[in-house]
Amino acid sequence: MRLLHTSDWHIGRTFHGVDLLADQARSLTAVAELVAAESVDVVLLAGDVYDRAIPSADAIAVCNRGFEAIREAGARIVATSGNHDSPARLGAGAGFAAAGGLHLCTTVAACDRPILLEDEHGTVACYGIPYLEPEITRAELDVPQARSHAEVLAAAMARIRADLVARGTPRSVVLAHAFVTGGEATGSERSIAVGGVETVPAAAFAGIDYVALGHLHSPQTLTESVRYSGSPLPYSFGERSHRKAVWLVDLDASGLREVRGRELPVVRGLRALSGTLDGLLEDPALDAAVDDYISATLTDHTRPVEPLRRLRERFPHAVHVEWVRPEGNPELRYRERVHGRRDIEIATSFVGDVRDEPSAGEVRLLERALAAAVTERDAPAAAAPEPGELSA
Ligand SMILES: [Mn+2]
Repeated sequence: MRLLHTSDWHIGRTFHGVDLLADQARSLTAVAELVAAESVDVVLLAGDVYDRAIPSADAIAVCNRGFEAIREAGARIVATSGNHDSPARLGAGAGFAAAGGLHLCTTVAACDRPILLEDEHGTVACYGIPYLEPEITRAELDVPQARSHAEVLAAAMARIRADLVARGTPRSVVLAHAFVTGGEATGSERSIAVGGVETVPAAAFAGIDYVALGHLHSPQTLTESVRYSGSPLPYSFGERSHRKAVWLVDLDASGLREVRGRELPVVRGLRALSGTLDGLLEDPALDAAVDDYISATLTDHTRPVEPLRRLRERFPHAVHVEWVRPEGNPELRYRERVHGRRDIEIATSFVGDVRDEPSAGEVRLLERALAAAVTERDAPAAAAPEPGELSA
């Protein structure tokens, strides 16, 4: 039996305000093509299907087209809810969907009821554990004292082991959405820390043939059989050096036989650029970057006007720009910078810092405004009420 492990689709996520649905649709098409090319039997989707509890109609359409493409490519799907999903909404219609090969595991009470997958060697029991928020799930899991992710996940795994023993099924797969000790976050995951305890030991899954993890966004191997697939697309500039991937997992009669990584196509590259605005707009070496998402750090002496609009004339997918004054000293605290300086010096340097050097006319205007403020401060407060009048 061949499984494909993916997670953290985050359908509907935006990237610095830019809609990613078209990119996400392309990455799901790539997953479906891989399913067909590799004759995958079952796709495991370990949570964070959507980016939010109430996804947009367009996000739902993209996700359903992805599910359908995978189904048409020949695989069933086992999906769980992650910390971004609404279990109830994602799981709506799960009974009917299961009849068509889409198994939506979103209820805690059913975490020990496996989807039974058959191959020539017999049955594989596949358990989908939805994301377990300790506060919300400890009563249902009958561990009212539990405060940590490790405790509620251990309770779910105890139920799964009891079911495996009762069933006498030798081969098993578990999907879970958790932060397992030793995993590395990329920065685009939402924290699930409760009271500082969010990690779960990999040993919690001992004895399971393959554990498909979700939550962390880069592919990683914790043990041969406990892995994160990561997200199919990068969701932060910190992930620009990552190559997104899925795991192809082969099970034989005795359990796990082989796991192979398969890279997913780069739908649109990510690039962090640094330089003056004119430099970035003219540098011929950046021709290769014009289709990428761009985060630019501008080093111009004065703050450029409308830098993002101008960058987009060459880089239509520029999404983030910041200006770092090259000679600025970020170590210097503001109080020290203004100490001993006249009001007009502080005001003109402030305008220079946030925009550009003020013109002579603007300096005169600032001088008049400061002079007027001083006059107002020193004049008798004719219009202000006397202290005694306030109670009237
Ligand atoms: Mn996620």
